[in-house]
Amino acid sequence: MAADPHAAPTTPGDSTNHGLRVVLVWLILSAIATPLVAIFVGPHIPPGNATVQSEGQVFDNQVMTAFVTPVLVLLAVFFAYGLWTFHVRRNEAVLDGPPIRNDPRIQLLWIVITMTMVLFLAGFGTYELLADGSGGGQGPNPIAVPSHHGPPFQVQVIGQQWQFTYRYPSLGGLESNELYLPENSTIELHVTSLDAVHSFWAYELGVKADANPGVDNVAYVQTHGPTTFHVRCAELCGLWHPYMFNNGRVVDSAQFQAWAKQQQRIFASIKPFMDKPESDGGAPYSHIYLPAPDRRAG
Ligand SMILES: [Cu+2]
Repeated sequence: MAADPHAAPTTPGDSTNHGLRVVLVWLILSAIATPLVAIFVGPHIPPGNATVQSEGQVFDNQVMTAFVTPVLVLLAVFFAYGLWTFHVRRNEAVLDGPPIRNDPRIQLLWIVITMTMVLFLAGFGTYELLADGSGGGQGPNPIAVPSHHGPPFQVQVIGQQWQFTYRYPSLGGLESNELYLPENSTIELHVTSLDAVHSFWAYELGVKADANPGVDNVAYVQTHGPTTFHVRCAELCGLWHPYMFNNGRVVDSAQFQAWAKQQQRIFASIKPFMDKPESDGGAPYSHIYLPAPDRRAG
């Protein structure tokens, strides 16, 4: 009689259904672990709840972590069960089971399960990417525009070796090295670079967008209440790349106006210089911002 290729590698006469045991333990542990992970671990996964986009990312991380929990539990149960049941005792011969080859049931199960999981994640990820822009850079013509009331507040983010400058078209082209944003607003970030490829990463805001020279990379973020956040360059851009960071703040409307006034006073001394053509002693970089972000207003 031909040996059953699915027989467990145990002594002859052992009728224990190891597969069924593993599946039962797996189902029970998964049913316990998955909701625990979703409820207690998921909400604490970065980047936090500072914006609509970061909240969306926390939710995505929550779903994906819950989704992989049964997979992880299966590996752990399989491994633990194998170690516990099939370990070789002292003075015992090492018995190995027959190899499993060309089993159509296993092949089909493997293909169906993995394909379903991957397709689900692809669909879920695509849907989530289109929801509110998801905080990623979408190039000059974004397709995932968040729903908002009225025109968004525009800020141009200009990367250069090795700092970020923030330009506010609605404040007379005010430039600052501090990123201040008004609370409860839809912000339209236009990310670009003057030299190398940088990446604007405002971690707590859930925003990350490449800063490429000559490219207007648009990213959206919808702020909630006042908070502070960090900005880092997330693309190796030269010698001082690790020092290319600063802090930003989301503030209430009154604080934002006060900050804008103060910055405009500082900016006033530089502005005439920036408005001048380069041939006339103007700042050379003022001519290569691409394109003027206020063109998209409205
Ligand atoms: Cu950089």
